[in-house]
Amino acid sequence: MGYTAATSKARWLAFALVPVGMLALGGCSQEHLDQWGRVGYPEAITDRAPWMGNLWVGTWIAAMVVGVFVWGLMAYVVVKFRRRADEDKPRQTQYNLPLELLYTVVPLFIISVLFFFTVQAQDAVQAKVATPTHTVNVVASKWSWTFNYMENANSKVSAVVHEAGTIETIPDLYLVINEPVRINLTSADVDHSFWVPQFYYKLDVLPGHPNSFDVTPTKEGVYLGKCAELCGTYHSNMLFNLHVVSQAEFDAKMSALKAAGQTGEIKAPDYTSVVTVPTTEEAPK
Ligand SMILES: [Cu+2]
Repeated sequence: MGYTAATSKARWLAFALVPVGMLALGGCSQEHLDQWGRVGYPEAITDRAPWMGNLWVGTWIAAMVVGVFVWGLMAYVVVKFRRRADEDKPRQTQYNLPLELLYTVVPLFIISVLFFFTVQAQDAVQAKVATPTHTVNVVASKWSWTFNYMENANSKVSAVVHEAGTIETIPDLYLVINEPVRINLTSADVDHSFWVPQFYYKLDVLPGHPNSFDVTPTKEGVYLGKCAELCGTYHSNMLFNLHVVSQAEFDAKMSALKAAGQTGEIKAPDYTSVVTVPTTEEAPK
């Protein structure tokens, strides 16, 4: 079958309709449109997350500006300098010093701008508050989480209470809306990673190397938390439910843990005093 102008037009039309079709198949609910606006990210639920969200969307905008410019240049040269019937090959140009300087300087400029905004967002996300209202000491272990709520100063609870999950029972983590909390992370065995996708943030949980971060949840709801570091056979079971709740609901949950006898802190082993690095002489042959 011959290739006619009509089939060419039909192909271009089909090509142009692909994104429209994808949008239609995806459904155009408000939720979907919002997610497109966040370039795939879920809804942000903390005071820190917008820093990461803006960096993510801003990086995509910068990439698209560069992309559209480069695609435009490519299309221009493909059309303008295409081989014509009367010439063997187009004029070849090489070693153009100004041009080579330009395409060294421009990427350096782009990377410098991205670097500046990355450091700015990182500093804001990792900033510590002077006095967090709550402290939760989290212990990760193969393959679940233990949450210790350091609520001694909370007059409604006046105790440290804990909840420990198992592979079969996913534990709950309760945080109070609009109150800064410090999350201290320790591991009882191997490397894990604490992740709530709606935080736009995750942090490694390492044996012998305590990590911590501060955050203020800003939206009530129940969200799925995960371990984001492949930590063994049942890594995929290492989930928790994050509940962002009112102060009253939080106090009720803490009191329930206390009434159930789940008081005191469950700690990970102190690996800093256990782990020793073998010297060359001691290392097995
Ligand atoms: Cu894990």
